[in-house]
Amino acid sequence: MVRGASSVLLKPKTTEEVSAILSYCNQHKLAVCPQGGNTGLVGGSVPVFDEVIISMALMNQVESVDSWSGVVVCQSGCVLEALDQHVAEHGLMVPLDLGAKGSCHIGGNVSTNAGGLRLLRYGSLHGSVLGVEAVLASGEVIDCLSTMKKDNTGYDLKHLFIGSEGTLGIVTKLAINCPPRPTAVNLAFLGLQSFDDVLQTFRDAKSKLGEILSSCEFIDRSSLECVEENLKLKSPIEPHPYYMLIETSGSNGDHDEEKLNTFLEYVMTSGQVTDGTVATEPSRIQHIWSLRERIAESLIADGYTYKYDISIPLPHFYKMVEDMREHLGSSIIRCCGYGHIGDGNLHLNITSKEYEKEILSRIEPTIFEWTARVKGSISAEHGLGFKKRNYIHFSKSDGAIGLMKQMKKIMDPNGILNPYKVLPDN
Ligand code: FAD
Ligand code: 2HG
Ligand code: ZN
Repeated sequence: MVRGASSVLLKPKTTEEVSAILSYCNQHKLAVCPQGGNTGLVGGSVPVFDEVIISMALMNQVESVDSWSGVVVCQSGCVLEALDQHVAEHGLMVPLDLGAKGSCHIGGNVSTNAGGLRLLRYGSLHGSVLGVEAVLASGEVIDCLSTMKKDNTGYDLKHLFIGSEGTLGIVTKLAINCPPRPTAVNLAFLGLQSFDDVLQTFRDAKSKLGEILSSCEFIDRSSLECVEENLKLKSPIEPHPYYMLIETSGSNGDHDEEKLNTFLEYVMTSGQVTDGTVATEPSRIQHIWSLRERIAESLIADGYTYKYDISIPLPHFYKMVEDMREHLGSSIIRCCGYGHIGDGNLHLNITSKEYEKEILSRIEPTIFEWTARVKGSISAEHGLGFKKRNYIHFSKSDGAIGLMKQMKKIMDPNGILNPYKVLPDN
């Protein structure tokens, strides 16, 4: 979808090296493109022209883990899965998990404010990240690397770097609050007949599972068919129009199992859920998760994917997929919806054999207008990057966009940091 033409890629190992690179680039007005694991879905980590790529891959050291407070301090190039395994040795977990965990960097996650599969339980990175060290375009190092849970000493500047996609500074180090690693995990895979049943089941999961509910994900029939057909993965239950994954995590297996069974009995007796299975062993849990986590990968085999990552109030959540499907008719292969329903985050994906301008013009801006009408967000968790930046006005006011531009001017006056990303052309 995106391709640059850079001839220089630099791999710093230390904050001082990042500082020296940026200071040089700023003096010579050379544009740079920060790159983490390069798994982003909006073209933010790919140069547009010949920007100098600054890869964070060698900044992968964990500096400390405080097992009393649960705070880990690390460089931003740590791969998410490796960092999670590191803190697991201290009985902790990184409060973020996503399908790209084997490649994405924690610095990339923070720079995109990634949401993922457990935001419902652990909240956004704006809450879990306690401190950030970042280098400004000038090369100046900004040390906001607090490891304290409470620190109200003035403006909380770390938030400027969370979700700004490398346009305000390069994140070099992070302090993250890690919760205890759960010792009991259950995963239910449920089949449902209507979207109203999905909503009711989510509400029941929240009230009946309470504090042990750790994930609530949604898959429609078309998305599941895609992983089955294109990746040959097998569903554990018969075909249904809608599916849900409901995960519980806690510290007492018997207690969690009892609660989950009461919940399942309730939703099955009431007829909201018509089939389901529960996995407790790690290999079955992993198989069921792969049905959800690998949908994005399975779509690629259809040909070209038009990708949308949208926040929508729950009553409108699936209507958007239905409307889009009807609107596009037979010109496409697939229009499917899945995502983090527990967070009101829909991943709407449309595929066709090849990229067709005509199809794109039927999808955009209709899809963004639809989203704005119900007061949703045109980018729930992936960011704006290169691909979505010119649609920002569907989700942000002119005043807010104006202030973003002023902040960019203050922090990067020469505009060298990730140009053509996040901020709109006009
Ligand atoms: P990159 O793609 O390399 O970069 C992303 C942006 O951050 C770019 O703008 C880049 O310039 C900037 N950047 C990277 N590192 C730094 C740094 N150190 N300092 C400053 N700027 C930096 N996203 C979700 O939110 N939730 C999901 O559930 C999810 N699942 C995914 C599943 C799959 C299979 C795939 C392929 C992607 C998924 N994503 C998801 C999208 C993507 O993985 C996330 O956006 C991730 O956080 C990007 O991390 P990265 O290290 O790959 O960053
Ligand atoms: C997911 O939740 C990712 O699987 C990717 O955010 C979503 O590719 C997508 O549409
Ligand atoms: Zn997602």
